Amino acid sequence: MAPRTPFFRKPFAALTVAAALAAPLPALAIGSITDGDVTFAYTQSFASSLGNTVNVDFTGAGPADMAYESWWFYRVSGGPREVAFGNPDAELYTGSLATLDWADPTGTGSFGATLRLEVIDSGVGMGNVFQSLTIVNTGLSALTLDVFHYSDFDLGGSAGNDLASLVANTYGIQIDVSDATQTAPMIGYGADAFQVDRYAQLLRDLTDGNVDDLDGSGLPFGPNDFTAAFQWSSVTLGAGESRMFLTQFGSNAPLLDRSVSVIPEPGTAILMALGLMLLATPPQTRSV
Ligand SMILES: [Ca+2]
Ligand SMILES: [Ca+2]
Ligand SMILES: [Ca+2]
Ligand SMILES: [Ca+2]
Repeated sequence: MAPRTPFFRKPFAALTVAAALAAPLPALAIGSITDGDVTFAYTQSFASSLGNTVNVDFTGAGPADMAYESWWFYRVSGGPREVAFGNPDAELYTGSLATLDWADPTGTGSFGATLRLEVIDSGVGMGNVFQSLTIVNTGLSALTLDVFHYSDFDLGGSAGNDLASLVANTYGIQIDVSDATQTAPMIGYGADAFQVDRYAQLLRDLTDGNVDDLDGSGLPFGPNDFTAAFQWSSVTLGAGESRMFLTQFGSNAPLLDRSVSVIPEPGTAILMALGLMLLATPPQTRSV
């Protein structure tokens, strides 16, 4: 393994808020983040729906783009179905870091969400991506919800021929994916359920009109067109409380220690989310 390119911790939250104040981004911005040779990009509108969720590219860490789609879903307790996060209210892509913010995904004032991403060039032909979704209960009462992270990997430049297996990991659910010499581990930190299947089944479950819980099935998998999802089940947040849901991918790289990521701890993320929510809230009065 080649030594990882050093990086420097950045005052990310302050930079992000300052930049958002200076230059609000249009809706549907999409964008990419890069570290060294490695890029993680959103390549399609965030208006995810109807069984075709958000397209991504994860390139520079192997011979081909190894990810087709990767996105987050939630289901509020008692709700009729899983729901994909839609267009963010704010998006910022700065170097190797991105922040996407939703002030009020349900339109009911129950919670806000911030998705933070970091891409890391971890060696020649190797790369890693951290994603953390922070949910903040902005309502006046306790909130219980389920969170899902869905990903469609296509290793070796092909949708088919991918293999996957479950790997013991103290910190969460780890799934190792491969196609010939190409490898890609993924982990859902603290996730309590997973499912692996062909996309037509798993993505349908997350985008159809009923309640689905991941059932731990599908491993070992393949050779076939791999998709996987992690679930954090029945998470209850008191009024004002938050929780961070973290995942990591490697592309031809082992998983990195979680502490390597500069993605802020939840306390910082909350301040960040609240700051962007204030930005996203129209002023109640207008000076003349
Ligand atoms: Ca892709
Ligand atoms: Ca393949
Ligand atoms: Ca469903
Ligand atoms: Ca696939």
